[in-house]
Amino acid sequence: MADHASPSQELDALIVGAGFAGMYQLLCLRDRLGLRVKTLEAGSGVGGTWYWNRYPGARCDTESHAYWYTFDPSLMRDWEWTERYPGQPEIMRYLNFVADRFDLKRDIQFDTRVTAAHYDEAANRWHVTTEHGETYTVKYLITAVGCLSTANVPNIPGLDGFKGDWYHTGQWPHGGVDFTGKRVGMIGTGSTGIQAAPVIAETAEHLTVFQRTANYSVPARNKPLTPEFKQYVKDNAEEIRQATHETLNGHQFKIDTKLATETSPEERRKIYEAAWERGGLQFRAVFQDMMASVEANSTAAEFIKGKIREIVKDPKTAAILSDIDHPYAAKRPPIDSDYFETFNRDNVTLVDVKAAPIQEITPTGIRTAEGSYDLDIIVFATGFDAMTGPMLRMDIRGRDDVALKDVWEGGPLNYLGLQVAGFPNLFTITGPGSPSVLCNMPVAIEQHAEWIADAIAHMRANGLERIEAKPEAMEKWVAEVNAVAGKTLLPMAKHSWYLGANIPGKPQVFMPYAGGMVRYREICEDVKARGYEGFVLA
Ligand code: N01
Repeated sequence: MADHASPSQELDALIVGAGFAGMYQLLCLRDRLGLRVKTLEAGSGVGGTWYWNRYPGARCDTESHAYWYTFDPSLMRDWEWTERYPGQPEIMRYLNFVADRFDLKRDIQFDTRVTAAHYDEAANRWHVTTEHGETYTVKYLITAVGCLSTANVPNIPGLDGFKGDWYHTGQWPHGGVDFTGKRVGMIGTGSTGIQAAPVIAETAEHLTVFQRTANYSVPARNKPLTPEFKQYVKDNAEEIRQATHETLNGHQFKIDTKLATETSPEERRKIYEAAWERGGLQFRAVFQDMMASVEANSTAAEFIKGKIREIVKDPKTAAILSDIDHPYAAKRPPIDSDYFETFNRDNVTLVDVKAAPIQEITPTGIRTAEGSYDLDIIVFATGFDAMTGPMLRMDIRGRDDVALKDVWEGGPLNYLGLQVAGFPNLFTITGPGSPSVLCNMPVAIEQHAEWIADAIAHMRANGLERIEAKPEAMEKWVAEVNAVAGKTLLPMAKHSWYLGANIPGKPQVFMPYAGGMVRYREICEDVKARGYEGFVLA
């Protein structure tokens, strides 16, 4: 047990993290339930993932009119997005606008990283410790720590001796990085690398992209929003909100009922061409069977590979970029602004580090099995210890001092993604076992924050002190999470962070719930209607 030295604050609830999730949870618990509640946030401002991910080109992949809070109609009327996909600075302005409007910052303590949370059974309280040694004693603990907030810097020999500068995209310097006149190496071609490369290439003397696994990408077709569209959003905010509650992934677009396998090649081509021109994540929504049938998926995959070969002029580079080993969208599908076009620039080189792996970082650059590359700056667009990482970097201990890291040794176990047996009154927002990263995040976040607030309200109304997932409910739920993933093509991407496969030694388990947001919401509502079935309330 940590030494819980005074001064210690006692509260009804403590929230960890002040991104989209932590901010809304604070509002729910403080303003609707009247709890004594505080949020602790490691960053110096609100924003969570968006606070840290300010790399060049950082932009949301969800269209702006579906990427916001929808709990208050007047909030939707009073905010106006400027682009089809909001950039990181605009999202930060939005989140600060919300925080100020609801006066949230007075109950958020910034620059405060939570290091430990230990449950005291006799008192039925959580003792929470911060890196500065402050302690909090609280009845309810809610983690709103995000899914992609633990940066993964791969353990490549030699990094310590690198004479240039290096950065991880998820811990980007707030003052920005000047690439002018610099030879830049970027490792990683996930959504982040695909967004960053075109922007870095604009100012760097030279950009070398180190690609291990080739990736699909579809044009975002980002653009400023017209006054007419902005008015449309204002006039139809409630309908748009409703649509995001009725679609599988919480987006505003529906998945078409047509089957790729029952559509002629000519018709399919036309549909894919139109989707390519429209741009965005809805490319994957043009056929119902795209994520369920290898045959259907391969029609989309081949179309995109063909586009890559059309766009990229150098045939060798095009071949490396289009040599993709997994079904389309089995990994989180990126969307881009001129990613493949970037490889036609004279100052951009692609290096295939699957064929010739990176061997070491030298004082002057990167050495692969085939050659050395002199660099002034290395950018790690190498992703995150996703979903479980943000939880496990805190020392969380439940009943009998059992550590969460031990319970999750073989992969995350929980019930509905909301609670772990043995960890009473601890709730997790959009962690593993919930749709989270497979859904438009604000939609998943609002559902979780409201469900948690309802559960706490129910307990207060009924004089209950403790809510805890039953072990058997947890086991059943984990089996369900695995079963629904198994009905999709998602587990076929073997290097995916959805599976934890990007972190050496991490158990490989499909972590998010792939049954869709609509189904998940129904299950959670049903559980609530049955008096919180699967939970022990005491
Ligand atoms: O991370 P990733 P990301 N040597 O894990 C490579 C969200 N997001 O930051 O595939 C060489 O997807 C790795 O290669 P491989 C979104 O959910 C959202 O790009 O493991 N390469 C891969 O290419 C996304 O999915 C938005 O072989 C190494 C890359 O690094 C998630 O964040 C924007 C390596 C990592 O890709 C994560 O995306 C951006 C090594 N040792 C991101 N280690 C918006 O919507 C790793 N790689 C705004």
